[in-house]
Amino acid sequence: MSEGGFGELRLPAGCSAVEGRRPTDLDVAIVASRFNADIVQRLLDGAVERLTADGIPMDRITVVVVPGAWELPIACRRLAEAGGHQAVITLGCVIRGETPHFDYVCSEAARGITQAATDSGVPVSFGVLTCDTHEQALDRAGGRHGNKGADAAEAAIQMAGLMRALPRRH
Ligand code: INI
Repeated sequence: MSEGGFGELRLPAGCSAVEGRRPTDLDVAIVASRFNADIVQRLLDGAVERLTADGIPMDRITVVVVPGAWELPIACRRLAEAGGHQAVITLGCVIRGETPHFDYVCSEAARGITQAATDSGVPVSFGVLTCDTHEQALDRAGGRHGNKGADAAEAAIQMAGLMRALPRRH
């Protein structure tokens, strides 16, 4: 069992389990914000690297750029509702300043991204860093705490596979 991050679960004997495959025939959209672009670039590189390492071809990856994390929900909702992608990955970086602005941007981005996924039924993964300092963000964008863009890509692959395997309402 790994410590922290995504690991494997030992399932109780006798239960039925639904596990998706890892599909490579996926059209994936990445919505990335320009604010704190040095950090988001690293998240984007990590996400694309993870997708292509998993066999998803570059020509099935669409990158959509928005100004800041605040704008992530509207763009990812449009993409999720349009139906051309089986997974959407959101990438951004919000760094705490001296005012409550940080709290509004983080909470509305998180709320809107969750809502886009649950309303559309298309998995939308959350690769938005919410950090106190630039250094904390660097640590999570390919530094000592991994790359949260790659993690968001990993979650998107797993969830796209799972959504194919889960029962649908008739
Ligand atoms: N957007 C971010 O993505 N990260 C931030 O740290 C940030 N800060 O600190 O202000 C930020 N603000 C911009 C916001 O997302 C919107 O783009 C802006 O308010 C216009 O709607």
